[in-house]
Amino acid sequence: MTTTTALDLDAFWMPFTANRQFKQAPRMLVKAEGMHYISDDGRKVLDGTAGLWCVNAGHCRPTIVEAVRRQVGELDYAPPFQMGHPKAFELANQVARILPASHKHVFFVNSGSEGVDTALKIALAYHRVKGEGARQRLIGRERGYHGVGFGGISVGGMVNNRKTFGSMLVGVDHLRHTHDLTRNAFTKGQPEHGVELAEDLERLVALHDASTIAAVIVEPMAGSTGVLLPPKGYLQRLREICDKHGILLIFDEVISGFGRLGAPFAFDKFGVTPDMVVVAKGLTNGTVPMGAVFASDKVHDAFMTGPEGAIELFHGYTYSGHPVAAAAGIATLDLYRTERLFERANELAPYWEETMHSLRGAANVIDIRNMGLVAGVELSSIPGKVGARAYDVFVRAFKKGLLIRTTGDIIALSPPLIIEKAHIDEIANKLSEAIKEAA
Ligand code: PXG
Ligand code: PLP
Repeated sequence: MTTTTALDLDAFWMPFTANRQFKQAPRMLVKAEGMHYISDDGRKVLDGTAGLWCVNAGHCRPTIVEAVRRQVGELDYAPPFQMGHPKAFELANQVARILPASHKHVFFVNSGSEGVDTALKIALAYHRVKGEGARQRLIGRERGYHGVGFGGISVGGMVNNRKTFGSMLVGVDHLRHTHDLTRNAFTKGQPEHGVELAEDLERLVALHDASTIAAVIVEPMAGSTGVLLPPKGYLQRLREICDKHGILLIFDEVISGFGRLGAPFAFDKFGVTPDMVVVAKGLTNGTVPMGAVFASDKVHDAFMTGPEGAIELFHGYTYSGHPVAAAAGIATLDLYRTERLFERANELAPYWEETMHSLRGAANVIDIRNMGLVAGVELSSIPGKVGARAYDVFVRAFKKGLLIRTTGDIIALSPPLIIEKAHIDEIANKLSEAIKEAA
């Protein structure tokens, strides 16, 4: 077992963490297998969050481990600019097999944040190559999370991620969010109410004029801000309004992609096809950092018009299509396919739904919502101390051997898709105890 008690914790400035609080009472994970982590004090912790929404096939799967091991010993790195290596092409082809035929162009990045930046830049460049360079506005949504790059925080809608970082991108506007507990509390699946909020886009078009708007980016299901599902008809309406005005629609599927909702992607589940899709996390099962942007023929082909020797898009990363990440991605997609994990998520969804909604009535629970293998449990906040109650539940659950994720006073659950019914029961039991004790 790795010893962590003697470790100096000062040098590592931890991301999105209360560093001083954490370092007083650290929670350390040292091993993982399947549905579980092992903590440094040797306890088995059930992973209710697939790491951070990324380990969809479960931990340390031997075929992925072996593919990574083999690749790093064979071709550790290859430059991606004006050079290629087979694994990146192979992964793009594998991904294309689960994409609509019209959307099979894959641009590789290393994270969701880079994927968002990439999609926004492609959108701007697309309109410019089409002779509509005045389309420079980007539209996001309140309570959206699109990573932490300047592009992502600009279109994003979480105030803490924005307020300290200056003016960010100019020319950005936001749709209202769709979260409405007065009308939709305890909904199973998509909320009934809120389709009219898509008309916000018409309002922004009326304000700015369509000729200035490049793209709209939304998470089809908002994950980070607490599992917010789209109201029935909402995404369809956004698509219609975008089509009407020549605006590109980008879905950020960093969380909703790769089976989370019981379909390969949220766009499959909701039957609405965007012009570009951003993915990351589940693409490599979290093993090696990697993300991607999927682009439609319409978007991609617009760039393939100039002289053949001209670079079509001045954009890319040192590690775009990294061989080790690509190998991990190929092995991951292989597992998703051979173990039918997206179908499995769909098959388990009714049991998951029923079990999660059994928490209704527990102290301070003001909403439960779910789809596929994701659920949000919203707690009322302690006045003046937003987030304190859920954090208390999080710490108590971890002590009981369950890893959950919290945002504000919302608990988000998103287990690996290999979960068994007994694990689902265990999540509900431990969570309900932790909620009871925290209350
Ligand atoms: N878009 C979405 C929809 C995401 O969920 C990103 C972009 C950024 O990806 P990277 O790989 O740059 O982190 C994400 C990431 C949480 C949490 O607590 C969620 C994410 C990241 C950190 C915390 O829910 N999602
Ligand atoms: N900064 C410097 C000085 C660089 O040379 C590079 C890449 O060559 C970057 C940043 C960008 O790094 P990456 O391609 O890993 O995003």
